[in-house]
Amino acid sequence: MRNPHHRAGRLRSALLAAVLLAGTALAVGLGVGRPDHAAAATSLKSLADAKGRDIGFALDPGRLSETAYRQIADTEFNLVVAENAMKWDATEPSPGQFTFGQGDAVASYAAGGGKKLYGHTLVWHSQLPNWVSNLPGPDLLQAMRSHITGVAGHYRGKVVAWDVVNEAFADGGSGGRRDSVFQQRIGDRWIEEAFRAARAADPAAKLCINDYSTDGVNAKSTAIWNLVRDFKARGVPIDCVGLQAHLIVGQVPGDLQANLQRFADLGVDVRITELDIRMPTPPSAANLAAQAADYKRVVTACLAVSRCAGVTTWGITDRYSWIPGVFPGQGAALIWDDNYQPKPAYQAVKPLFHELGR
Ligand code: G2I
Repeated sequence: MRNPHHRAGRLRSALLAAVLLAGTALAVGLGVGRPDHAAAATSLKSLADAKGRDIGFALDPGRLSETAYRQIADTEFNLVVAENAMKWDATEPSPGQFTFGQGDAVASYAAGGGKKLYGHTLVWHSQLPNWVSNLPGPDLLQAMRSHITGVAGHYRGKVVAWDVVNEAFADGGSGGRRDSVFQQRIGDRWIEEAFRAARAADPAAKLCINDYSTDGVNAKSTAIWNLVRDFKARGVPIDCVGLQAHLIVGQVPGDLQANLQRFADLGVDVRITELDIRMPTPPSAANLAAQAADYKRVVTACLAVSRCAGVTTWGITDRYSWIPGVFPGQGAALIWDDNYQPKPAYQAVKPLFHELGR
């Protein structure tokens, strides 16, 4: 015999479907003729603008020809960072030969859309051309200075802030420096040399140190905190600290806000620079819900700290991300899915810019 509750349930479902359908039809109807206006009025960008915070994304300029990518980029973000286009291998592939084609495409996209441009990155051990890696110490210091002068000088006045030095600290609990060519051949002073050169090249740009696995209070983030304190005490130019926040679902450090605040208390700005929150693929509904809660935690932590300039996600869509190549079987880390549909994380983040803030 059939359970009468099933029939009542079916009726309720049918009614719900009818209501949802009507609502969708209304929404589509309202959107016709002014979709950009309707989207822009409630975009992350408009909400973040109103709060004086940055909502950024890492741009691959090669994707701008894709309509959905372009539309989200245009509408949802007020800050742009080059995912790869301003790195050393892209900007100075041979000694003294600067190539700014891709970087300029990012800069002109930002300028054209009235978005801030964030510079990434002047000195990093990765994506470093071989000619640099092969230089002896004194030549390496000279090459580093001249690279900074060339690149930061080229974008002088266009970039709001630079990741001057990226990922200079070691993984694990040592609290020491990464054993990079810069560290090996120039010694500890390479970081301050880089910051001094960057200040000279673009005095108006904020100068940041950026790293990963530094989102909570731990040996690595404390090493950076000590460096910032030392720089401030000695008058070495430094203005900001970037926490990359390449996170794993369910593992947002509980002390993220306290960590942001302890850097802010040193007198520097902070920002979340490369946010993504990965999970096994294909994503489960439970993980997507957990990811939404995690994104909410990260954005809430930033908004609770008045010196947190904003949050940048490391891309737009799960369709394009560095993660599956580096962590096979992982991904789905961004807030639009493979088909450019906003995920639960997008819906979770959006109201925060409305409700919270300074
Ligand atoms: O690894 C994730 C990020 C960690 N923090 C610093 C960021 O700069 C870094 O970004 C990634 C880019 O998202 C990738 O797109 O940096 C990778 C390189 O370490 C980038 O990957 C490279 C590939 O390794 C190259 O094979 C490729 O030619 O992207 C290049 C350009 O598409």
